[in-house]
Amino acid sequence: MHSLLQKQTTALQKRPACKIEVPERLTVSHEALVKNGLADRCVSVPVREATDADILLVHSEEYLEAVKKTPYMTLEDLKEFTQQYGDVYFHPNIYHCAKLAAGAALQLVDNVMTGKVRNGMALVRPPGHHSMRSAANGFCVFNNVAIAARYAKQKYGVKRVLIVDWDVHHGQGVQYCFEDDPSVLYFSWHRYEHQKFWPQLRESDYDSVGKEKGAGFNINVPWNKVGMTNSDYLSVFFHVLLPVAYEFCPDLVLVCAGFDSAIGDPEGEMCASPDIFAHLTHLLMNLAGGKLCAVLEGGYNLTSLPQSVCQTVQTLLGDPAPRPANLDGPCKSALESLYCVRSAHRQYWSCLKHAAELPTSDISTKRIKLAEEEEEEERLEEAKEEKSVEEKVWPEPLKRVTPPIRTALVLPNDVACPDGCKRFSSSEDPDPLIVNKLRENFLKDTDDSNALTTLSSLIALIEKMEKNEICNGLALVRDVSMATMCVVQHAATALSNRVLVVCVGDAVDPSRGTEDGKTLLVQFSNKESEEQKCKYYIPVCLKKGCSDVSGFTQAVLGLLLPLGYKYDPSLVLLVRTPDSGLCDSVWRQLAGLLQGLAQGHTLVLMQEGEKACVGPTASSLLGEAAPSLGQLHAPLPKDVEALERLRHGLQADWKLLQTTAPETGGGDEH
Ligand code: Q7Y
Ligand code: ZN
Repeated sequence: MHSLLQKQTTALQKRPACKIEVPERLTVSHEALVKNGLADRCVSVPVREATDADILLVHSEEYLEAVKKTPYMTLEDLKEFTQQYGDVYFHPNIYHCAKLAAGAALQLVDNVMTGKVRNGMALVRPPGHHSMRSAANGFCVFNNVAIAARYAKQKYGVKRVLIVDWDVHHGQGVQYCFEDDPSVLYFSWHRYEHQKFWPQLRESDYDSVGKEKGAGFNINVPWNKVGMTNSDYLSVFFHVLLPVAYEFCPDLVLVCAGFDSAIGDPEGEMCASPDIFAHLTHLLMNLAGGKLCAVLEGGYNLTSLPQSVCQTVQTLLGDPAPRPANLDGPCKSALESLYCVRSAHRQYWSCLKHAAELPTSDISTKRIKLAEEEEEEERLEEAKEEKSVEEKVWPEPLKRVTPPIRTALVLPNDVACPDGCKRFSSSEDPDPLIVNKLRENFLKDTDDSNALTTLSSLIALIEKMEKNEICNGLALVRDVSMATMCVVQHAATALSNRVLVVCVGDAVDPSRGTEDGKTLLVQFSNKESEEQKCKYYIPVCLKKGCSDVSGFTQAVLGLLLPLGYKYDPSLVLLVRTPDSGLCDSVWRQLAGLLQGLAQGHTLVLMQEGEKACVGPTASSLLGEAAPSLGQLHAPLPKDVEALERLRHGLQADWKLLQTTAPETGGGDEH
């Protein structure tokens, strides 16, 4: 179902050699995929050379003709040719490799757009995102991803393309290509250090938002410090990229998948762990109906690169992501960037309308001020710097073991079990202690033996999830409220681990919640509820309940996900009441997104009558992409206000909710 492209690892260059953009990058990545049993699970798509017509979608004829001559040049001529560009190395074979790299990206687009594969990754070199219409740059010859975007638009009539550039460098070539084009949304984060880091461009800063019709469709997140962590990356996803991406509603997602943003990379000097790429990938996989093509860009540490590639590919294959660990919250510098980006874009995106405004006069002065501070610090840190060159070490990501059963269903006998799922009922007699407790607490005034069977099945199911024998599950129950209470109570008393309870509609009486943090209850409804003091009960009140798609989506991306990631549960309980008003596609998005948590251990509870929803919900649990929500309109101002208030009130307790760096404190230094 998935594709993997790889070829052209022919040993290249002796000189004028690039020391880091080396053929081994591909061989070690591929070997790691084989070693982890991932290569076998992928479909290998043959590469082809990009044609002149393909390349001319982005590059000028003069440039193409010039590059075409390089295989016949003497080394002397090559050297001279190279020198007109910045930081790029031409070898007699690079024109061929570059054609294969771009062609591989196009083959991937073809296979994804025609539905032959769901998604995929192209392992290619040279990278592409720095190359411009008429110039090679930063190891890049042809702009693989930019060509792929134009190609998809032209050949498949794709209306909107999202390009996510998580490489640690700014893909200025991609920015220039689509600057005035509202049909291609380009997002890039990059090491910037107030313009001191390569390629040192003024236009890599957050205030380059696109031009003319394309204003708002170029999003730059400058990192002004090195050492950014998982928390910093996720915060930007939650509070900038995802809300905007959902509002934009792409038909295709392309990823400039550079892994020089991972720990250990000599160029990036960031501290994000390889498994963060599982989450970044997962969070994008429910956009565009799952049509996602990742194309390798940078990544020069031959240990963290293959680890990161494996995390990405394994996620594309549908395996649940590992638990996100150590999410302390974003650092001060990241919050500064976040704040600036959000305010620069608030006029273009309704999801950011409420972002704090940065007085326009402040923007440039702030930059200068920060740059000066930075210089001061740098002087102080100069001595330390030599030490920081020492090799980073980090634990190898654990092998991701996928349970033999993906989705188990507890269903009344008259409801059919969808393909790919397994009907579940507890085979053993339930533990009498548990039964008694259930009787006592929940079944006092019923003698419903069906209810008892269902509840004990639920508990058995949770236990199998805890043991990682089953990944996730779905149950139709007579009384969703009672079943929820039952699971929550069982979790709080019998499980040692944390449970995130997400209620869509009022299913749960908050007084049953815990204050010790064993459960975190987030409840969406339209009922104004008294301010809740407890850190672990969070009522989210939306005016139209869950029926306003924009408001609800914003609440999920900007509130629920950051809470969930920070909380790091071992189980997610997702509950929906019959009157929730939530439409099917949003529900499926929610179920899909929440699987990034708890290693994908989600238990969904729905009321017996909702038989029609079993199929769609199960498909989300099986890892199929949810359908797109359509371009989102502005949420109700009242809801936006309420969400903002909630976020502000909670951000001291839940650091991933932060979007601004208060003048003093807030956000930790690295
Ligand atoms: C490009 C890259 C693409 C001073 C040193 C500058 C430039 C490195 C370019 C990196 N001339 N080094 O990694 S993803
Ligand atoms: Zn890079």
